[in-house]
Amino acid sequence: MAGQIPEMQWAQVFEKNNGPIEYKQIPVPKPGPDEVLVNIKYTGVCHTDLHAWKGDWPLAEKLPLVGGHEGAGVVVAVGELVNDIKVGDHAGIKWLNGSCGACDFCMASDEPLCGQALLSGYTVDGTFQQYCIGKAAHVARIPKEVKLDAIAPVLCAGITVYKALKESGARSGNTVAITGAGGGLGSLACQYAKAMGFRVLAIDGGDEKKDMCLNKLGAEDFVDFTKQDVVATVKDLTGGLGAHAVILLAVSEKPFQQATEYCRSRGTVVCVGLPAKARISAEVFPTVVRMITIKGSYVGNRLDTQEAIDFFKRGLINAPFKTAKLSELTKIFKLMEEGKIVGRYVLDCSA
Ligand code: 8ID
Ligand code: ZN
Ligand code: ZN
Repeated sequence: MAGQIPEMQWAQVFEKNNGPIEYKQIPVPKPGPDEVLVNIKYTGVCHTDLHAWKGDWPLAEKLPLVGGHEGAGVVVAVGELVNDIKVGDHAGIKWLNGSCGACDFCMASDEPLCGQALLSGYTVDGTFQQYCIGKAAHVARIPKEVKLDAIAPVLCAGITVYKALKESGARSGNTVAITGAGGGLGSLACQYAKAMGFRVLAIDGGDEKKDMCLNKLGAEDFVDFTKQDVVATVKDLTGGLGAHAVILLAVSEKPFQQATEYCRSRGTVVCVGLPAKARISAEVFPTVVRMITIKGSYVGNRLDTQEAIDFFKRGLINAPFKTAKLSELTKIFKLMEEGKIVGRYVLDCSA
């Protein structure tokens, strides 16, 4: 099998933030003793990849960089210490590429909080290439019956929203407002929320996103933030009380200033979207006397990963996605910047 691995491969590389993204041939990396090499068949494009290219977060990244962290493919080589995943297995490269395994957080399976975590497409090269390295302990195990194009978005968007929905503490029958419901994370959040037994109230803008949320993703209501008063409408739709949980996925600041106003008393606002330089704010008095919880949620651990994949394998998650070629990344970034992507784009990495 090793003989079939080429020396060179196609990749999308940028040298500096906001600089040109070059589609070019680079060497295929070699896995270290505790790593695997995955031949990426499909990779999702997450808004995080756009943040990485812009460099708009207060977190240092590797440069030059191959972005991408929703890569689904086939294991083609394993390091000498790897014995629980083998050549030919299907695997996913996700945002959390590796972690130290020894800090307090790693010991408690809270590895996203590890201070030495390796981040795919950010601090190590990611999935916008045909062959990508992942630490064997962290690559997602993908069952063979699952389609690699459709599972790709689950590897970041799916895991992240599934974790956020768990963090919200909502119970079956509760109303969950999903702000940014028409985007990549949002479309999967609607599906996971429905599968988890919640009533989905989707918030985003435009008729195409409205149609997808109501007719394809199982949302019961849609509030258009470009046309409607979000706070008043959510309250109207929830008997005046607000949503039991609000999952904030939008890449803009306003929802982070507004969400407590349409969250029910004793409800939880879960912050997931990461708009650059944005602040969360809420009036103290109502937050206190209505006992609102405001919290952050960041990707998921290895068990969250396998649970999110299991929902998918059972046929419960069917979010629409569009496919383009790896060579078309720049075009997809432009559409994403303009807010024009309905759901997720998945790139076909065959040259
Ligand atoms: O672990 C994490 N916390 C995590 C994991 C993965 C991604 C966080 N993220 C972050 C990304 O970095 C990004 O900041 O989540 C955010 C959303 O990522 P995405 O879903 O990949 O982005 P998108 O596909 O562009 O969707 C964003 C949606 O937000 C809507 C847009 O219309 C779009 O559909 N939106 C915006 I911008 N402003 C809105 C508003 N005021 C809004 N929806 C409702 N109200
Ligand atoms: Zn992501
Ligand atoms: Zn650690």
